[in-house]
Amino acid sequence: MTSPDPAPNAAALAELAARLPSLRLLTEPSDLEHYGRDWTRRWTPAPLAIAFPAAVEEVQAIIRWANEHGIALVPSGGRTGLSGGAVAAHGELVLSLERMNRVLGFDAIDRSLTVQAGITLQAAQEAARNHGLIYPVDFAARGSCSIGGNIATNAGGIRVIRYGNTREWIAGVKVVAGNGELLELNRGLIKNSSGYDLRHLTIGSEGTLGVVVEATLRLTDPPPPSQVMLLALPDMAALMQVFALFRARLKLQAFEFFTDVALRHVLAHGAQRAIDGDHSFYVVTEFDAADESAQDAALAAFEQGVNEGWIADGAIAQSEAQAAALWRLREGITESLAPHKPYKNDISLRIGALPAFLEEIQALLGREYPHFEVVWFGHIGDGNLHINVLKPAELADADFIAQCEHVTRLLAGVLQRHGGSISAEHGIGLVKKPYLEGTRSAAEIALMRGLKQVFDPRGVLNPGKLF
Ligand code: 2HG
Ligand code: ZN
Repeated sequence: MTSPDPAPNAAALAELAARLPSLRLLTEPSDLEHYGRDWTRRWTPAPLAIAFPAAVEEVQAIIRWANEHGIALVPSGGRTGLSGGAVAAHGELVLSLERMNRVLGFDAIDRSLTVQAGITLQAAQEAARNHGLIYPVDFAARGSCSIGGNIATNAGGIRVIRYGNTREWIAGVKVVAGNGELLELNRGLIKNSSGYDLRHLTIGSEGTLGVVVEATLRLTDPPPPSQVMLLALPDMAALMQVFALFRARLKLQAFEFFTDVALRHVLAHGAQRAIDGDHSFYVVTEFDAADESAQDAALAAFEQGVNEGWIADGAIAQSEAQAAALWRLREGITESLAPHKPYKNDISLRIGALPAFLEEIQALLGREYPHFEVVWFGHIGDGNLHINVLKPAELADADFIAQCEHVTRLLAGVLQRHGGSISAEHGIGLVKKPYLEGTRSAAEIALMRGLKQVFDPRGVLNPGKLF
């Protein structure tokens, strides 16, 4: 795609600047580094430049320019991704949506919010709240990630158990396809049985089919008042039992787990301990607790868990500050692990398939990673586990990654047998590319490639990602 010889690309860039005189372009080395990478740190950023379009027409013009000059583009939001989907390491032009970050409209009757793609998740959530409604997709990177990036990866997060993934909340999306054409997909309709739903094709396509420029988000009523509880559990089997118990008895808004290893890191990073003693597993759960009967139901579920031997201890937040402190134990994990250059797995299974899978995988990881620290956490109620493997300080990056990739191949095989996915919510990007065949059939991948060809005939959009 992009010529390895920088000279013609520099000339092409000058031509772009002349064609779009108001387009903001950055080429300083520090900017190239900053915008050329995401939260993965495996690749050395090396983009040609960063373009900051301010309008849809500029995005279209950049894509047409890329087609003319054969220049690869990397669509870019908050770059909080963990799969390398927004990495630009081969002279690509980074197309940052950062300046396109406005709320375009609110519709009280449709209960929808139309935003530009570069708006942060948090700003979209706040805009919804200002109208007495919520946009319920949520996760720790809310302050930096963008709605466009959320759509590109069909982001999940900590409320999926209640509200589903990003896909459920996108009533319409405007996308610029690989030939520069603007597509207005679904236009906010609830019912639209008029052929292929191209909106859903672009959601989760990781910037390979089109650049998301605008989205119409569905909003909903705020949930009733809730309570947040921290539970300490003896083992993984208890985790599944407590999940079944709590889901049957309470209206869950979230049910997240982590291990003692995760707790150690997050405490070392400044979070506050809420339960004394050593326990193997922890759960942060939030559930509707509007009245006394709902609160009594929660206590009854807790007591049953204790009596069954599934719950060793617990703490319930008595204030918003305490609820935030309990949530920090879960939400602070990724940041607390970052200094250890973790190798990340983001896998999913049907919940019913989890117990058998977990037994097999615990044995496999124990055998294959005898000397590495392995941190388990995630969205157990969605069948989504994050398994982070921490790099020992003395081991070279490349050796560490090679060892982890060997284990990921084994893991992908086990996942395939149990019908799971190698990427639950982070996308395939660059990191999980070698394992796509374990999760998607050859026929599916052939169709995906065909679609890529149709949407982006010259292959300018995020080439090398996903496939
Ligand atoms: C989370 O659930 C994110 O906190 C990040 O998906 C997971 O760091 C990870 O592996
Ligand atoms: Zn997650």
